[in-house]
Amino acid sequence: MKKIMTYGTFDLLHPGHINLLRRAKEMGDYLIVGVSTDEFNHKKNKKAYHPYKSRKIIVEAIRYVDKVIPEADWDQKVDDIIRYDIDIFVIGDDWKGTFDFLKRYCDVTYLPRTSGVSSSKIKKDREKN
Ligand code: C2G
Repeated sequence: MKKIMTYGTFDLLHPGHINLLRRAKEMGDYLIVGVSTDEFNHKKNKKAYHPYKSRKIIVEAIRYVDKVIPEADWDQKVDDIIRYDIDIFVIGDDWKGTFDFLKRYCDVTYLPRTSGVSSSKIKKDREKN
């Protein structure tokens, strides 16, 4: 069984998130998603609308996702990859190069982001209307 891992905040879910998760799942058989905790979002200078508990429920409901774990720290990826026996780490190419150090443990793939949509754009557009 080929196991895939990705991480993200996944706030205000939109087609960009779904496109990423669909393509990630298509690369293997089992997809684990590390959803950023509220505390970790603070470290990423991100303020999610939905708290972690809600974002976890939402991501767990996505057909491509097999398991959700909390992403609480920048440094947990190596442990996660080893613990869950991950074959491929996948993330959007806005992170290109950032996680190349994981190549010692698994394949690393950066997928093209979906243009024109983002959680922050949704928030901004809502404020305007
Ligand atoms: N994404 C995408 N297209 C968009 C928006 C997001 O492909 N229009 C991808 C991102 O590249 C990421 C995933 O969807 O792979 C989740 O995006 P975010 O929720 O913004 O997550 P991010 O803040 O990038 O967190 O340790 C890694 C970080 O936790 C990643």
